[in-house]
Amino acid sequence: MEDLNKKIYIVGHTKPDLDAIASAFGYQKFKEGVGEYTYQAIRCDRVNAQTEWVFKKYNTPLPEYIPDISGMNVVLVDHTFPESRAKGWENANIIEVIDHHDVKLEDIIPQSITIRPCGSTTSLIAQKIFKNGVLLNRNIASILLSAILDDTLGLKSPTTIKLDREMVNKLNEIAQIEDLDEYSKILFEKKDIWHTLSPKEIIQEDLREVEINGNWFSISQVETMNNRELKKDQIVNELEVLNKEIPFNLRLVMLTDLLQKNCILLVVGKDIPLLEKILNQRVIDNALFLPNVVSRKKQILPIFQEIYSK
Ligand SMILES: [Mn+2]
Repeated sequence: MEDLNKKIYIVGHTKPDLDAIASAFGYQKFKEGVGEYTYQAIRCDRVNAQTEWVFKKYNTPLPEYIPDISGMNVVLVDHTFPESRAKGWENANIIEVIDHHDVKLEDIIPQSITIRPCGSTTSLIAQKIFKNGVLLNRNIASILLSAILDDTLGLKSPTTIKLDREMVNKLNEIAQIEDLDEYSKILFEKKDIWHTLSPKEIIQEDLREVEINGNWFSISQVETMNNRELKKDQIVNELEVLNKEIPFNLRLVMLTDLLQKNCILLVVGKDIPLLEKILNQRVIDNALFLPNVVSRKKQILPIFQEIYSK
């Protein structure tokens, strides 16, 4: 089945964020830098406004849009879960995965696996680049740097590790961005488009549906510059509608405030009492306020592991 002379496509997850696109792009640049020209970064979905802005700012075309990866040799970056993979993955030859999330491969056995729980996949790509002495121009370094800053919330997310900081420093030796905090704020603003979306679109923009021991719940992540202004009642109503159509134990929306570093958690579903018990906090008007909570992966998902793993 495998044809080694065939092109190898590098693809991030569906509903891609900047890290998913930039890590695919960066991996192609890495491969070119070590003399392997059969690799091509692609995207399987439309990109967000921030990603568009970053690639435009640094005069770089976005990776080619290829929605179906059937029959291709592929490298998956920034995801492993089947539900995040591009259409047609069942008929693709997945030769490699590079990611910083939980791993769910089950059905596939790639030849090469790089998984490390760091702040962004692009940090793992940058590490490969610097380890192998691959040279980057300023535009490429700026794109990779932007992705790490976005995925680590300006190096302030609890998922951030030393590697992310090191890679930001090394990339910024080339990118020469003066104030990284200021620049991170500009990046966040570029994706703060929530007020233009309907409640349903807000819920679906970055939705993860998770099952633990037969218990289904969903968590939508909404990263804002100000989480107090979004119309919470409408979002809760839409969650109720969705939960009537397909009942889950819980449906949640994380309204994360990137500046204040907190989260308003909106929630519907029959297991609200379990959530109240574990957090020792009452859900009032379908909402919880969680100071210092910004990470779905590191701070929210573990709560449900605890609730449902028993
Ligand atoms: Mn990522």
